[in-house]
Amino acid sequence: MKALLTGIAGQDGSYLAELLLSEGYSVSGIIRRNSTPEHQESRIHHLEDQLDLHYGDVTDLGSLCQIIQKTEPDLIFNLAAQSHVRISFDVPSFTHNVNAVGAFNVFEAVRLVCPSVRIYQASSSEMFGTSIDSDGFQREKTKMLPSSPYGIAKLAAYHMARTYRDSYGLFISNGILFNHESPRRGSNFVTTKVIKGALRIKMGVTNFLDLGNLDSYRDWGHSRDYVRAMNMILRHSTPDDFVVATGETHSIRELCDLVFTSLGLSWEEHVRFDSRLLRPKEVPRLRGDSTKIRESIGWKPTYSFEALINEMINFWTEKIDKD
Ligand code: NAP
Ligand code: G4F
Repeated sequence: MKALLTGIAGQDGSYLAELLLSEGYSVSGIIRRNSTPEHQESRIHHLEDQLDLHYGDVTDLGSLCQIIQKTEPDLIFNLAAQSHVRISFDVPSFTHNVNAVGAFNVFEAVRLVCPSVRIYQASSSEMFGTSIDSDGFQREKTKMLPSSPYGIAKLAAYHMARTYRDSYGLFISNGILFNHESPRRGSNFVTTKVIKGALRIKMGVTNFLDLGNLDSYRDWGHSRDYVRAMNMILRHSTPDDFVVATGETHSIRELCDLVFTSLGLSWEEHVRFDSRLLRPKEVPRLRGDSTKIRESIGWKPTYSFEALINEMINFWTEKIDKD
């Protein structure tokens, strides 16, 4: 089996590439041109001689058609995105172009070049925005009311995936993934920011960590568990849409408490509120009901919230010691 990953150098792309290689897949990936390639490829450096990498861009339909023709994949995982919600308010058109039009291009390239390929589309719980069912959960049937340019672009791609599935019979599945983190999570997402900030305070480099909204809640899982779900979704007999989540939710305050307490610190003494870090509009509460994927495919998460955060703290402690 051959798999092609857009966004292979990102958090999920790197774990998914490891998983697919371990299962005997040939793995190809699309990377963008970058002026410092050693930084860009840091998450997949250890896999370099096992991967078949191609320069391309999801906003460039021609490059996608060429790469698909060359690599002849059985599966395509479309993970490429401008994935930062707050930054999507700074660059809304760019975000739409990559996250929505980029996905349309992937679907269209498959329709034109190799319509039997199975496609995974990286949809997001951010598509729910402010909408919550009366029991406090979001699930596949929950109304989608996105609150950011990122969420709107992801929702456009989600609907286009469903439309290509229904109109042309393509095998396209949406994974509606809730937040997932790991030691490879970018430093400007809140989990890594809090962990690295607390470690700098512990080392005496600084005394404060500035954060925005402390009152939002997120359903945080581990990227390793979630890329396993992506693979299972594409191996399922029929294309469909699935929520992938832990079902637990924690506030940013609880995250700070767990991280600072683990390091023997009190978060209230060190965390400062900075209104400049607030978003124009916030998604206040995310908590996913993943009953559908658990019952129909047999996926479930293996990491608890505490185990995830501990693994990230240990990773950054060792890295800072080494550096
Ligand atoms: P990530 O670490 O930001 O990785 C995104 C990857 O996409 C990066 O390798 C990036 O390359 C690449 N990319 C960006 N623009 C591109 C373009 N125009 N053409 C080709 N590649 C491009 O994100 P992630 O956490 O792995 O997430 C993977 C996917 O799942 C994303 O689509 C994200 O929106 C979605 N998602 C993530 C979560 C989560 O909590 N992590 C939850 C739901 C959905 P550069 O490194 O060159 O920028
Ligand atoms: O870590 P975050 O930036 O993740 P966010 O916005 O929930 O988005 C992530 O999850 C989505 C799935 O729901 C993905 F689709 C998306 O690609 C991305 O992976 O922020 C989490 C929460 C927010 O409520 C934010 O307002 O943390 C709050 N927060 C408070 N202070 C902060 C900060 N977030 C960041 N990034 N930086 C802060 O200083």
